[in-house]
This record gives sequence, structure tokens and C-alpha cells, in this order.
Amino acid sequence: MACDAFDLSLYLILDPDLCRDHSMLETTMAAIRGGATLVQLRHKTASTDEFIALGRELMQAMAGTGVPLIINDNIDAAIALDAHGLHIGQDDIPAAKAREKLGAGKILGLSIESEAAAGNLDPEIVDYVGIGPVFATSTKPDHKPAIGFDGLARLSALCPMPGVAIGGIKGPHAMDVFKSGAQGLAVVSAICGQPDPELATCELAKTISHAQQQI
Ligand code: TZP
Ligand code: MG
Repeated sequence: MACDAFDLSLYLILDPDLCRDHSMLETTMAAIRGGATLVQLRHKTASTDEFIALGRELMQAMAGTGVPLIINDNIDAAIALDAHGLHIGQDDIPAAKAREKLGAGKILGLSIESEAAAGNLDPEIVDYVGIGPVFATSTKPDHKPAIGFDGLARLSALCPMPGVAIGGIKGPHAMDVFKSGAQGLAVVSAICGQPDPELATCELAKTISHAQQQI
């Protein structure tokens, strides 16, 4: 494993369209106060320069919190920012190439939507997988078909590294997520765009911790 110092249990993925009343920076800091364990900057329409400027703000604000910042897709931004990691999908830069460019010590995450993708993973290259979408979600209109908790369990069992459930995931799903073999919940709308992102995260964190103790 290239990097083992991260906690997938409550993974916030930022979405600029949902962060309206609270900026991405405000949402991030509120979520960290509430108990988010990992943050991903996902911004599909930003240029690399815009991405880097936003990422720099986040990196500065998050310094000292112990919560890693993961960059979605944009490896040039991840490298320029010296971010803690990168998350890629099946259609992005190949994982082996991404690992080569990032070097060891950075977190590399990969989205997995099928058994074929799950069965073809090297834990020396990929640190964690995002598995889903568990449910259909309007946050990602072009998502692949929902796999449900059965699919999550099937794909988790095939992946030789920890997985995080994504797609329509809310607090009440925590127990099913852990029972399906995933190690955490990755959420966008359950935090971004909530009237009080800190409170929303805090409630999620409590539900997750309770579920982890029951499992
Ligand atoms: N990848 C698969 S589903 C999804 C992503 C980025 C969006 C999840 O958003 P939400 O609001 O938590 O359903
Ligand atoms: Mg991608």
C-alpha cells in the first residue's frame, strides 16, 4: 500500500453546485468540525488554474486539522498543490500512470462500478476504491446503474483494498454500508447544500460511530 494514513468513514465530496448558501471552503471547515474524515475537491467545470486557486485555499484552511484533501481527476492540480491524494474514475488517467506521476506516499482512490473493474486492482497502486452508485442520485446525472447493497457487498469482496460506498448515501444507510464490507460513507448532498453542514456532518458522524460499534 502506498499510503495507509487515512480514514474513509465519513468522506465529504464537494460539489460547487450544491454549495450555494455556504461556500466550498465554509462547507469544508464546517464538515471537519462536525467530524468529516476525508475531503475531496470535485469541480468538473473549473480550469486547472481555478482548481489550483480553490485547492490552495482549502489546503491552507485544512492545514493542522489532520484531514487529508483529495483532488478529483485533475492530476496536474493534485501535483501542483502537493495535495494528499487524487481520486480518479475508470475513464481518467490509468491508475498505474497516476501512481507513477504522484509517487508513493500520496493517497490514490479509484471509482469502481463493475465486477470487471473490481477484479483488476493492484493494492500497490490503488489505496482505496469508491464503490457505487449504491442508489440513483441527481448529484451525478451521468452515473452508472445503481448497484444496491448487494452490489456493494459483491464488489467490496472483490477489491483487495478498503472501499467507501457512494451514491445516494445518507446516515440511516451506515449499518448496511458496513455490513456490505465497505469502510465508510462518501457523501455529497448529505452535507453540501444542507442548511447547517456542521450539524448535518455531526449527526452523520454519530450515526456512523454507532454503526461501527454495532458491527
Ligand atoms: N459518484 C458516483 S455517485 C456520485 C459520485 C460523485 C454522487 C454522489 O452524490 P450524493 O449526493 O451523495 O448522492
Ligand atoms: Mg473522474
